[in-house]
Amino acid sequence: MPHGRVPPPARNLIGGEWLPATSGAVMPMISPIDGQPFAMIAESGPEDVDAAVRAARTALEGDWGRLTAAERGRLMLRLALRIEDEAEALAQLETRDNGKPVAQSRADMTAVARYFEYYGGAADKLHGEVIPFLNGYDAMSMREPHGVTAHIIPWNYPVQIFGRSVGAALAMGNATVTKPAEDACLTILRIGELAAESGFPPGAINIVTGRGMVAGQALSEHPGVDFISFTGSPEVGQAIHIAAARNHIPCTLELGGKSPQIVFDDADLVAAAPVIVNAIVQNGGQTCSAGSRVLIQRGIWERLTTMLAERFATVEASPAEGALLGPLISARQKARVERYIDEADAPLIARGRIAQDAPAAGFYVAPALFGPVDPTSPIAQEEIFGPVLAAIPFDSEAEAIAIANGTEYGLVAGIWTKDGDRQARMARAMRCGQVFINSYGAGGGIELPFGGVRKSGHGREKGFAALYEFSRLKTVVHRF
Ligand code: TAP
Repeated sequence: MPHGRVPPPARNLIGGEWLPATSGAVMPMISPIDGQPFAMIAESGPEDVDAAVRAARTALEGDWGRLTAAERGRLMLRLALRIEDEAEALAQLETRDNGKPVAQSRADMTAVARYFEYYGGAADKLHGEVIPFLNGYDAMSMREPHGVTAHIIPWNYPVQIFGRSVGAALAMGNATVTKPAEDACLTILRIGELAAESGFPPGAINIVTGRGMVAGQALSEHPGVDFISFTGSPEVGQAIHIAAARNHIPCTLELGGKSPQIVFDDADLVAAAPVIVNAIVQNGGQTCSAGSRVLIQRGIWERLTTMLAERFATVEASPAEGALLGPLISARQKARVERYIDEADAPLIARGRIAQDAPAAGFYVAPALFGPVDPTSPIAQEEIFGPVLAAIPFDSEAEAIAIANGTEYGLVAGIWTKDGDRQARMARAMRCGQVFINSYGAGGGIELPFGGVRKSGHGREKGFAALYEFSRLKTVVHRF
């Protein structure tokens, strides 16, 4: 049985203290592995959110705000090392909380440590400029933090998204308030403890748990918040956008996708097939950048679908440590994915299995490959957020582009071809934020700007680009 240390029971991290919800309300955490409750979290209300926002403001005006950029960076590097030291226990806790196989939780811990290392190292590297101007004047631009930043985090990659979002915000000197998802938040709370042990001043990192409709909404609407970073569904993202507009503050929205992998008939299919299967099965397909559509040029349809089917048929949804596919996050998500599978209006090419030792009350779903799928059908258009792959045939490059760009989303695309000119044309033609050529999602992409267009959201997280999002320019003109 996974062990991982559970953080202080049913407490929020506010101003350096572990406090219960003001109302005293708590809610259970259900493990996706066996469907059983195993911990309690604070069910916070607007008053708790308000306390966290005030604590962040106090930190900005106090010890946290007084640190130099290099000092902030050093604290972040220390936190990265603490996460690395505790990576195994954190991974076990993540698996119990989120359900993902331990091997994938371990990769998440490596990534979150790397985010704090990357942004810790970057904290003192982004600065303003002196701008040629009128005689007798010095004009310069300087980078400032927004102030108090709100981070609303989903359950699919809790710590990775915490690292990329809170890490970049802290590097630029913001004080942060995080509202993790109610379905997976314990590992973020534990990292909050590690941050305190690493020497972060109280109030730089605040974490408030509870329901999205209550605590999340209160945070997004709070007039003391200066910037919102949101990752989650398009519907809630739209509400966040409206809340930000009401308070006249900027936000970044990362809202998922229906990302295509496009395979031309000259592609290396042996290299492509396992990557295509991993890209939809890993993390249960509950990944914003999941490759949930595979567009296959007609000449290789039989060959590639046969290769994919062989792989799909061997995938088992299982609680095993090294499993490719674990349980989904919740009973609700399992029901949603099963509905898409049951109602799919396309032939089923292959179905994986649920392992015999998977607890019956766990949230396991066998992966499914459908094809040929009509590009306008729901399983080719809607984000399922589960291990369901829609295979779509095409004839010409122009048709592939039209199908690939023919959803409301635009996050990531994968192009598989050996033709260099076609690679360049396709990369330009994709209406999305990130394109992989002859690979997909390599290495987690911590250093690579990431974000979408249209229903996939806007703004860029990850890489150096996030530092621009989490800071603003001020122009200073000095007459002498
Ligand atoms: P959301 O409801 O969008 O949840 C994302 C985050 O927003 C969670 O922390 C949630 O808190 C919070 N939240 C919910 N309602 C809110 C509100 N009115 N104001 C402020 N914050 C609010 O996503 P979900 O219900 O967990 O998943 C639904 C679908 O969204 C999935 O099936 C998938 O298609 C998509 N999704 C996309 C992503 C990415 S990475 N783009 C991630 C997760 C889900 P609670 O968890 O406490 O409600």
